[in-house]
Amino acid sequence: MAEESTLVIVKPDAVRRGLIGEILGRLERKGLRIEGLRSARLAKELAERHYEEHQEKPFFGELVAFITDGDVVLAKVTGPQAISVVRALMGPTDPRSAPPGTIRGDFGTIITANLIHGSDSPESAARELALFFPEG
Ligand code: 3AN
Repeated sequence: MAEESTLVIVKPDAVRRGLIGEILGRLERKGLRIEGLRSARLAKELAERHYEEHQEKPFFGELVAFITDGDVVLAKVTGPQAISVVRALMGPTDPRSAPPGTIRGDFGTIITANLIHGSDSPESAARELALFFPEG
């Protein structure tokens, strides 16, 4: 099974609500490894680069304002098919339609405040890990 690494961001809503351990614990209990971990307050410019694919979307301003509004936890998460495994644990983007048992389904109700980011493809993972863990 292919080993992959992916970028996870525990978003400011989850940090504020004391859900860092719950969220990272779910990834670890699944069998994924946390290979890099740090807390940060994202600068606006870095957040804009991270979300550059959404630049033209109507919610871009709100998204950047939200992710820079408090501390986040950045994690490099590794394991067999880590990208799709993390996406499955996260659940769909809108927490209202995310099934129970997923992170968003269990803890969220608001699309912007959806607790966790996980890279959506190998290309995104490589780009995002280079942005937040440039040391490798
Ligand atoms: P995901 O995080 O599930 O990969 P994306 O990449 O489509 O979702 O969207 C990135 C982030 O933008 C989401 N995590 C969410 O916070 C926000 N977002 C997506 N769609 C909307 C929307 N329609 N309204 C407000 N925010 C949105």
